[in-house]
Amino acid sequence: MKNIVNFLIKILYKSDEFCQIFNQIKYINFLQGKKEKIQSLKRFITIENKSINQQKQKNQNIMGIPLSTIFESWFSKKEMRILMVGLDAAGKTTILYKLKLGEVVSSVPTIGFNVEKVEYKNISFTVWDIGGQDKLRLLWRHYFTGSQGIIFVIDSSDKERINVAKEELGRLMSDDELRDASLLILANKFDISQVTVDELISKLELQSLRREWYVQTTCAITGDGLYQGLDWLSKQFKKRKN
Ligand SMILES: Nc1nc2c(ncn2[C@@H]2O[C@H](COP(=O)(O)OP(=O)(O)O)[C@@H](O)[C@H]2O)c(=O)[nH]1
Ligand SMILES: [Mg+2]
Repeated sequence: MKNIVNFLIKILYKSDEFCQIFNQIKYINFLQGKKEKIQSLKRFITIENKSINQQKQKNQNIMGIPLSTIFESWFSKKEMRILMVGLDAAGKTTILYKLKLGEVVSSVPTIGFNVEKVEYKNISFTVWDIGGQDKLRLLWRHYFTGSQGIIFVIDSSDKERINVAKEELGRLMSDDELRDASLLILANKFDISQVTVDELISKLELQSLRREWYVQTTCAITGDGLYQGLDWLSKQFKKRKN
């Protein structure tokens, strides 16, 4: 009897011991599993960070180069006049400053008509708010003359005024002074807009225009799309030279 009891105690003890060992193994496995998970998570985070940093670097490489450097490679030595117009609050002034081409000179040739100008080497950017003021249209012509490129900025989040923008664009396009100018449409504020480029094209009736045009979505605040838009414009200029 004593032997049996001793045997049972031994078994119980062993099983307890076994349980402990078993539990430890389980715990170690559990920890091991966690460790692996943590390690793979770490690896993932490192890879993610790396790709984010690479992306940042890429953006910085584009955004970090002064536009002037890019401009020099884009535009020829010839004098270039670019007109940037659009309804008020479309984002023109924001774009002009984002381009960082140089000092923006603002002047008011007549009441309610504010012209901003930036000159960079032989390229000049002239900017004003278009719309409404019929009396001022004759004045605008003075600024139109000799423009090779028009940048028409629209607020793509402003559904209500898209028709007004279309009418203004139509007027501009029918002006003889601008008949040869390439038309770059900047669909600005695309970050807060709900329209598609196709919708904009049809609402602005661009298909009926008899000239080269291009729509580029932009966000003037971040600068997204500005370079691509100007790249298109510079290609148009180069095409003409040939
Ligand atoms: N969310 C957003 N706001 C913008 C963008 N561009 C300009 N804005 C804002 O729109 C307002 C009008 O811009 P502004 O450059 O003065 O327009 P302008 O009248 O055409 O010169 C300002 O408050 C800008 O910060 C854009 O792409 N996205
Ligand atoms: Mg402005």
